Amino acid sequence: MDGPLISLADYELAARGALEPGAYAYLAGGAGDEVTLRDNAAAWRRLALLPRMLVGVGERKLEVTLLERSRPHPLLIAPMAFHSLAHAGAEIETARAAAATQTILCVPTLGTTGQAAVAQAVPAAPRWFQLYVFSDRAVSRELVAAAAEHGYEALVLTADVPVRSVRERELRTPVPEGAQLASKVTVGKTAGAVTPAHFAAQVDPDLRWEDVERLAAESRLPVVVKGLLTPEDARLAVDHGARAVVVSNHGGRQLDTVIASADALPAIVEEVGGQVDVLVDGGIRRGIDVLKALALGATAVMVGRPVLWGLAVGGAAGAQRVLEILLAEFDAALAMVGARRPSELDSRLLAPARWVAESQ
Ligand code: LAC
Repeated sequence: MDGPLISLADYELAARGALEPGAYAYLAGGAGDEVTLRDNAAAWRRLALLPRMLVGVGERKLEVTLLERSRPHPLLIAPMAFHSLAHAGAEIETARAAAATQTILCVPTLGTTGQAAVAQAVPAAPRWFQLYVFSDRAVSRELVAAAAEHGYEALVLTADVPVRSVRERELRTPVPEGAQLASKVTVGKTAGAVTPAHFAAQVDPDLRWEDVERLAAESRLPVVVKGLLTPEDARLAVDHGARAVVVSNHGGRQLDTVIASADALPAIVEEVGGQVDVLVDGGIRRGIDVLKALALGATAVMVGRPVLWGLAVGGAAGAQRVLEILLAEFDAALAMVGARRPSELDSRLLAPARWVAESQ
């Protein structure tokens, strides 16, 4: 791609050109016909803004309070498997970008670099640990203990992968054979080649709310349940000890044609927003998308694929730039809707759009 990369869309195009096709297919793809994948992005665009003028927005702060701690801004890096598909430096490069921008990195169970190695390499990266609970619970217990030991501030339990969906892009263009996807630390007792499907086969499809309750009771770290789309499930999460929920459809990678996360968010905020932090991910590609999420009542927002596009194009510096672009756009949007802080955003700023949002 010619010219400077100035938007997240530019980074995606550049990454697409730079990445090995199987790696791009794995990272970019979604489930089924990718209806939800496309609608995640479109749903933010179906919301029109109703900005206020002459508020006096010269002094702005992007600060939010998340899990009772003050954070400089409302962005997190969503948990994503195998950063090595984007860059040989894998999660350590991403952690450098996280440290530089003080963005919480959700280090994945299915990481190329183990959670201890990430923490040791970049101790300044604020970090949460994303947990898959394996049928072999001993492996999961070890992962949880190591997270607490290595400075992770929360556990993000992924709830929406009882089985792994069929991702046709991945079947048509597989990741290169022999790609080193995961470290032994995260593989647990797996022997031999580790493919995404192999990993998923170890995830316990029988996980229940009682397990969430046990985890919340036993772990020193707050438990965040990710992958909920209904107010009923958000209520169950809170009743079983979750300290936050993430409204998410796994980036359109699990059950196709589920509701877009932007559309699922308001009912969940209404149900549990007064009690716990509600986060959201899926299709966030602009600062105005972050703003709309917060106006709908989210405390913070996770951004996924664009960070890996930055990583693919420019390693840690590329991922950092992606986050900085999003933060600069968010800051400008805050000013232009007439708000000085995220806490001043609310749904009076939003109206259903009269245009038809393009899908992507
Ligand atoms: C994915 C799983 C592994 O979406 O989280 O690829």
